[in-house]
Amino acid sequence: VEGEKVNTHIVTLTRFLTEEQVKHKEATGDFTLLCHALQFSFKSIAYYIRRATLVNLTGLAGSSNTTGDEQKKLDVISNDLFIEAMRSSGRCALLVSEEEEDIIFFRDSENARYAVACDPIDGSSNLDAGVSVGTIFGIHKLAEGSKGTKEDILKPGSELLAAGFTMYGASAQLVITMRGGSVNGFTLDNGLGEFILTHPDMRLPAKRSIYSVNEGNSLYWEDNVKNYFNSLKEAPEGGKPYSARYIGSMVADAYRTLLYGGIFAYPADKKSPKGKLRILYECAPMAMVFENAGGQALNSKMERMLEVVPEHIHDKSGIFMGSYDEVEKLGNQITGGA
Ligand code: AHM
Ligand code: MG
Repeated sequence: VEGEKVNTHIVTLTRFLTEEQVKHKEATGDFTLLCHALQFSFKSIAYYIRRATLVNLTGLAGSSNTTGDEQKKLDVISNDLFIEAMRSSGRCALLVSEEEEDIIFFRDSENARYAVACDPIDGSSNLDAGVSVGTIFGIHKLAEGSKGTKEDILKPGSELLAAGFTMYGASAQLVITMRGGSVNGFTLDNGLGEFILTHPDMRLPAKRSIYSVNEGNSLYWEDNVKNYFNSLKEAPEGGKPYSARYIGSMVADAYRTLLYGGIFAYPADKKSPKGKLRILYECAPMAMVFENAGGQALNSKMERMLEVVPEHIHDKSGIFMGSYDEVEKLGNQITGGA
């Protein structure tokens, strides 16, 4: 482009995945292929969301999902796109989706070694208003010799091989992390049709005075949770109280928290004693991202979120996640230590 400085040193997600694969001598390339299928589903979901109002895709599809929420057309489309991407990759043995009551087994994918959990469109109550939504995913490896059973996915987040999310905002932002690795953020360049590495090695600030929670639920909160959030609104000597930021789209609230720091919470409460957010495809993948970025994630019992083992695929949990020091402070306050 004339007069414009063009950056030719671009790391695309494709290149990044290839370079990661080379680092692992034992790698067969299967995981990379699975990631390419994921990448394609994110691109197509991003594309349909962008066109949604244009082609009148918004509105109800006339069916409801397993947890009783109203399902929008885009939920259905995104779910179908995701399932088809996983099936056609040939690398996914089974899939848990928020929109599907049961596990989907891809028995034709004979040599598939991965189990995937996903929420194809999280935060869908925001869709019609054009507010950011996202796709959350977690990838487990099948047990040695397994052809794919529910035990291959009913595992704690600490065993996840990789996890992340894509936020469909002003641009699509993909955040991915592998076990024991760092967190990397990519931005979809619509012109190139490629995710570009824009946020290498993301680290959350250790603290920040921002809290993100649906305060409308405070009537149902346990007293210690109420006290904690109330304490954030008191200004320390010479300081300022915390700011509140709540989008109501976990991916968007999580993405902001990753960049700016602070704490995001959806506590279990008297109305929803098990919490609202689902362990396999909401809490655990996010907890992995937050821990690998230097933060923390706990459930409502102040246990490490990544160690929670779900009994059923759609099990829920309370969650508190964010900057290391903020979660530390919360833990101390809730357990009465400080
Ligand atoms: P969904 O998967 O049905 O979209 O629900 C999950 C969403 C999260 O994105 C968000 O954090 C939360 O629900 C918001 O819930 P609420 O409207 O109760 O504050
Ligand atoms: Mg959802």
